[in-house]
Amino acid sequence: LRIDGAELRLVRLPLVNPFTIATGTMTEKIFPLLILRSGGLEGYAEGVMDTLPDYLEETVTGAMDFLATVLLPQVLGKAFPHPSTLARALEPWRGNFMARATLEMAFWDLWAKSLDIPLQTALGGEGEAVDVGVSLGIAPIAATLDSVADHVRQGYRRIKLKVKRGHDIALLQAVRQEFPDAHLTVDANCSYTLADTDLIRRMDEFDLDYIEQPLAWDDIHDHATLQSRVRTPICLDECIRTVEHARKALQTDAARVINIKVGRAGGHAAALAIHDLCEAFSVPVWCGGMLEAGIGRAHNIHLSTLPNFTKPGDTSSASRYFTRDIIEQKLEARDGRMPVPVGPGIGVTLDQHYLATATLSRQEFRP
Ligand code: OSB
Ligand code: MG
Repeated sequence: LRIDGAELRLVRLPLVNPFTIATGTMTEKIFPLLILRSGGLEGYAEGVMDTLPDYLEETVTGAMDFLATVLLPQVLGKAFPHPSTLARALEPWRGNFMARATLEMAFWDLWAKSLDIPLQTALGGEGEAVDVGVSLGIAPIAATLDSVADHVRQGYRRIKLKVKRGHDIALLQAVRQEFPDAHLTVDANCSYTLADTDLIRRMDEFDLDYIEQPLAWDDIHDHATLQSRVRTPICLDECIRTVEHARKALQTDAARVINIKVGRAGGHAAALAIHDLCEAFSVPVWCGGMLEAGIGRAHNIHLSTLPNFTKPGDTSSASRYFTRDIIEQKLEARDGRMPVPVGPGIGVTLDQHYLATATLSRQEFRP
C-alpha cells in the first residue's frame, strides 16, 4: 500500500473539565492530527504527546517538527505491504515513540480500510464492545466522592483515582468507606520514591486492584524493589515505552499489570508485541488513555478488543472530555461498555466542519 500524500494538522479542543494529575492541570487538548492518503482512502491518527514534557519527554512542537521534517518525508511515495513493515522502517530512530506511533497508527487505519476490514480484525481482536472504567483527576475529597458516585451510577467498571504525595491515604479512606464494593485503583504518575515505601504499603488495606506508576517514569528497577515490598499489584504506565521495557519489567516482577497506551509505545505493532508478551507471563493488560479526541479514542477501543485486555480500560465516553468531538460518531459508553465503532479501519469519520474550527495549523505533504 503506497502512501500518496499526507496532511498534518495541529488541533485544539477545550476540555469540559480541567484534568489534574500529580504533574499538573490540563484545560485544553492540543494534538497533532495526521491524515495519510492512498488512492481515495484516508487513514487517521492523533499524537498523544503533551505541550510540555511533564508526562513523558515528547512535546507537541517537537513531534510536529519530527513528523514534518523526518518521518513523513521518509515514507511519502513509498509502499509498505503491512503496517509492521512501516514500523520496522522507523525502528532505527531513538525515542520519539509518540511521534512514530502517530504515523504508524494512521497507516494501520489506512491499511485496514484498503482491505475493507475493521481495525480490530486487522489487529486480531474481536467483540462488539469493551469494558471501560474512568480516570478521575485530583480534586478536593468531597468533589471526588460525588464524582465516584456519579460514575459508579453510570456503570463504569472501574474507578481510577489520581493521587499524589499528600493526597492519597485520606482520599482512599474516604472513598473506600463510602464505596466498599467499588473496583478501585490509583495512579500516582511518578509521585513517590522508595523512601515512601511505608506509605505505599498502607495502600494495601484498601483492596486496590493495582497501584499505577508510583515511582519514576524511567525506573523499572525501583518498581521491582517496591513490588517485593507491597501486596497490591504494581501497574506500569510511563515506564513501558517499548516491548523491551515490558520484557524487563516482567522478568524482574516490577509489574503484575501493564497499562498499554498504543500512542505511547510507538504504535499498534509494539502494542501487540507487549500484549502478547504479557499474556505469556500471565500478566493482564488494559488500555490507557491520554484524553484523546475521537480518532485516538477509536484506535484505543479497537486495540482493547484483543484477548489479554482483561481489565477495564480508560476509554470512557468522549462527552466526559469534550462538548463536541472532531468525528461524526458519538463514542459513548453504556453501562461500563464502550461499543466498537463499526466499519472499515477505525470506523469513524471526521466532522470536517468542526475540525476546521478547531484547527490551529495545517500542512500538506506530497512525495
Ligand atoms: O497516567 O494514565 C495517565 C491522562 C493524561 C496523562 C496521563 C494519564 C492520563 C489519564 C487519563 O489517566 C486517561 C483518560 O481518561 O484518557
Ligand atoms: Mg497512568
